[in-house]
Amino acid sequence: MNFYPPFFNMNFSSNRPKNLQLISFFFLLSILHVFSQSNNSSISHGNVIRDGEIIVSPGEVFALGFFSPANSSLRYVGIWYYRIPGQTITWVANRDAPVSGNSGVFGIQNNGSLSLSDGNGTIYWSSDSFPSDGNLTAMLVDTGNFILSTVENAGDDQNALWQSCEHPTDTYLPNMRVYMNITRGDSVSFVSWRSSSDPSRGNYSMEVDPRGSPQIISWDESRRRIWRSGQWNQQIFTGVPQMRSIFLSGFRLVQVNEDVMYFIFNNPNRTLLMRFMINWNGEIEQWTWDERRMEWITSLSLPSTECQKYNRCGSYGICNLRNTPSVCSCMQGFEFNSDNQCIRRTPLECGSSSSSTNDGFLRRDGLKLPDIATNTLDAQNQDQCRDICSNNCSCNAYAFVSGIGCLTWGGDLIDIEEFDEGGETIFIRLAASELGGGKASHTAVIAISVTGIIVFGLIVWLVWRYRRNIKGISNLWRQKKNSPQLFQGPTTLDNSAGTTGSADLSVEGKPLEGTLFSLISLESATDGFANKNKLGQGGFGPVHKGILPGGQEIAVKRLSKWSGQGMMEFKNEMILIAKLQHRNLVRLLGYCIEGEENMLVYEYLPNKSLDTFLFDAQQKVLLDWKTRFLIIEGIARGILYLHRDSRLRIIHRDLKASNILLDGDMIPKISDFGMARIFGGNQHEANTVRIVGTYGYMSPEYAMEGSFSVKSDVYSFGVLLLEIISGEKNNSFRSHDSTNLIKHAWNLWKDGKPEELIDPSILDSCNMKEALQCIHVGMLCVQFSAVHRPTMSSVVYMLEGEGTSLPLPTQVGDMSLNAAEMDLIMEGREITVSSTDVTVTEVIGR
Ligand SMILES: *[C@@H]1O[C@H](CO)[C@@H](O)[C@H](O)[C@H]1NC(C)=O
Ligand SMILES: *[C@@H]1O[C@H](CO)[C@@H](O)[C@H](O)[C@H]1NC(C)=O
Ligand SMILES: *[C@@H]1O[C@H](CO)[C@@H](O)[C@H](O)[C@H]1NC(C)=O
Ligand SMILES: *[C@@H]1O[C@H](CO)[C@@H](O)[C@H](O)[C@H]1NC(C)=O
Ligand SMILES: *[C@@H]1O[C@H](CO)[C@@H](O)[C@H](O)[C@H]1NC(C)=O
Ligand SMILES: *[C@@H]1O[C@H](CO)[C@@H](O)[C@H](O)[C@H]1NC(C)=O
Ligand SMILES: *[C@@H]1O[C@H](CO)[C@@H](O)[C@H](O)[C@H]1NC(C)=O
Ligand SMILES: *[C@@H]1O[C@H](CO)[C@@H](O)[C@H](O)[C@H]1NC(C)=O
Ligand SMILES: *[C@@H]1O[C@H](CO)[C@@H](O)[C@H](O)[C@H]1NC(C)=O
Ligand SMILES: CC(=O)N[C@H]1CO[C@H](CO)[C@@H](O)[C@@H]1O
Repeated sequence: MNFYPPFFNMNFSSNRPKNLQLISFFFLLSILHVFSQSNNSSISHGNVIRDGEIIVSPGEVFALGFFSPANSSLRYVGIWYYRIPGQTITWVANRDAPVSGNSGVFGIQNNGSLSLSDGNGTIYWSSDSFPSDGNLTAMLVDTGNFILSTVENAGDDQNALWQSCEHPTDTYLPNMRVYMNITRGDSVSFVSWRSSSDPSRGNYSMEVDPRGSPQIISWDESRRRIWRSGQWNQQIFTGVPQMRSIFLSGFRLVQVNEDVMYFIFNNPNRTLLMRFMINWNGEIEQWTWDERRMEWITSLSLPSTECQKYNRCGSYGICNLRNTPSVCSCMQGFEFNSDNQCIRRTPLECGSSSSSTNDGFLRRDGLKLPDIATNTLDAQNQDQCRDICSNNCSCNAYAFVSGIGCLTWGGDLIDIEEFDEGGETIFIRLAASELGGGKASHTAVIAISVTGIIVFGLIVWLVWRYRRNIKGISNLWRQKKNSPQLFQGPTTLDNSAGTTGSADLSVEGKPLEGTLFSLISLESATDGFANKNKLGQGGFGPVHKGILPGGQEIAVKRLSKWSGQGMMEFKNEMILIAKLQHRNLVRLLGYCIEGEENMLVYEYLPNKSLDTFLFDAQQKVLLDWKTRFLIIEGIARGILYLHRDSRLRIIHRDLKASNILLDGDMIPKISDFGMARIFGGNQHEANTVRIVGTYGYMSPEYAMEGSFSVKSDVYSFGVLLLEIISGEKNNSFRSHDSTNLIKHAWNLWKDGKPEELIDPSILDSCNMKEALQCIHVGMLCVQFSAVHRPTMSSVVYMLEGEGTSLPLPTQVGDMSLNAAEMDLIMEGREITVSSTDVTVTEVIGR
């Protein structure tokens, strides 16, 4: 048995000199290439491994060789984690044809196929064969993929002839692409083992159903559905609200062409080993390796509750674990028949009489949407979606879901679960008479509460107007604490955690959501706002770290008493952020308004802000390419939510690296809404006399004319994107040909060498194709003309759509401005516009 020490280990890159700009990227690639051939991670053409030999991936993550399952003497070729004790098998070649002795040999045959045989020429398993001149190689890479390719493409999954991850067994690993054929409506299939000691094809399988909007389905031996994930909405599978948590956040759907899409899962934390599988008794499980306890832990198992079982309550039934004695109930307008099936109480009129307008729709919130939907691409909004459904008598329900669009259901509504939190809204077709009753009583309730709210709002407003003149705003808050609670904020913390109760304050008549903290509890949480707990300086005051008695970590932002614009920004931020909820926005937990003190309380994010990593020579190496790409995507989604998907239409106006916070898993969260503005439904542009923002990130039209729109945020995003890729600050960048990063990027772009923009410290982790695509998108975003810049929804689409062809950017500089003016903007002076002339003032960096 040969033993070649692994040449290509992970530390290779950090030994290189930091400044690599001189060494061309391609030279580097060729070095890597030479290394990758001379290890024992691959089997070269004509070579074999025999039972007992293994090959190991370059970073020693995975191994490939012969194994026997527990309690079995049969021999299989498979892949397992190299460093984890006990073989955790992630792939099996000959699952249905085991070798019974130790005579197996595995390698590349002369006809160019991978195959497994015994010494006597019996073939147990083989892949397709590929014409070659005997120059093939098969390499095991660190993602657990075994790749057959020509020698020059060793280990390259993009140029593979055959790869194990396209022929999976039961395990789905990070970075594996799960291809589906949209036309045929199927996908690659994961099939369970028959038992814990038998890898042959078992009863259960897991696939993606791409119809409508893609969802993951598990099947039993008679191809009945056991479980489904719910439709993919570009962020999560809507039937798995737990996915909002960190662990499951890395899924992406990529459209390759009209026929083909794939799902890919990027492990948000690569030091954490993780896998999904369909186990031999039919559950989909997610496992993570616990380094400390040295064991695998199931973090998810589906289906695990009664209501997760497919169609537990039948057509038109709703499953809710809290329902007793049975978890099932019928939707409004339906009732149980003698067989315990939900049937329609009043027949629909549509189609049965001349007037087809007599049916209506009932709204239900918080549901897992029913199975088998049609995604109608014609509808751009909820009203159009309703019309499409309304005009088609066989349409039983519709929903307009952000990230999916218009869904309609022609068949019965099946497999519906009601969630305590999250879930989607659906509109169900019912006869008018069924709606009438419900509507009337609802209307009464709504009328009463609306009146209540208006009266209450009026009182609050009057009191506020009155008090403001005498004592200032803060006293009102103190008063309000004792008044009856009319508005119940949805975000409430455990009272024992040092809060004084759930708050329901209003600013200018608008109810606020969140928890009211007492000054005392925040003082004790932050050690009296001790300097050692200070995290930094936000837009209008210092931010301190605190720990609530329950152990929850918080960040407290305190309005400085001497901050001039502060109170306005404070209120702005409080109103806005309380209404926003998104994975990529920082979350407000509550606030404290007592005496002179005004404070906002946020979730604490351990990794501080993006700039502390990006612009620090030591820290920046921690952000490898994948992390940076995920950060770029996350920011883009956060902004898209602000611009399009939240109930409000919000322009942030101060996007910059220091306003992007990072959580423990490096998920980016946009913060600091002090300068954000809400736009009305049809408003597209606004003007301001007071130009606020940060130099280097302001779009030309905003800096020059004070005119801002969603496209000014797109500009700032573009700057941010180029900073993330280059690791350079826009406004402190200097090179021989330009005084700022944007111009430098543009020059490189024009000269056809955009790759030189990439931060040398990520070159070796970098996916060149993705990075170039990102730079291209960045260039589009920083175009001078707002009209030419893409919207955030196109940005998100372009970032995710590999291989989509993009328009070419027009000049980032401008023709109508002279060079000096342009430079001022790009170098990031703050420009104050008054009615007659333009004054340019240097700003001290914020
Ligand atoms: C490859 O290297 C590993 C140790 O890194 C060793 O256990 C294994 O036997 C080697 N395989 C071959 C085919 O040389
Ligand atoms: C192997 O057999 C033993 C004894 O029958 C049993 O306890 C154990 O669970 C089996 N292991 C597996 C993985 O099936
Ligand atoms: C291979 O063939 C020889 C002679 O026919 C036989 O003795 C031996 O058992 C065979 N080995 C295997 C693994 O089948
Ligand atoms: C390639 O050769 C192997 C063994 O020699 C054989 O099993 C396989 O069928 C061949 N493949 C093709 C496509 O001819
Ligand atoms: C490998 O074989 C293919 C197919 O015959 C040929 O086109 C290619 O040039 C060969 N590559 C090398 C490096 O020999
Ligand atoms: C997808 O399925 C259709 C219909 O069966 C087929 O014509 C097409 O070739 C398939 N596309 C791919 C890439 O397999
Ligand atoms: C698989 O299906 C067969 C036939 O329905 C059944 O007898 C067997 O118990 C099933 N196995 C498992 C693990 O469910
Ligand atoms: C009406 O809806 C059904 C079910 O969704 C669909 O099959 C049918 O094509 C629709 N008819 C029209 C005219 O759109
Ligand atoms: C990733 O997981 C490891 C092991 O659990 C942990 O120590 C590390 O802090 C995590 N990294 C990040 C960036 O969260
Ligand atoms: C298992 C295997 O193919 N090992 C190869 C590793 O690299 C050396 C040198 O290139 C080859 O001779 C071995 O065959």
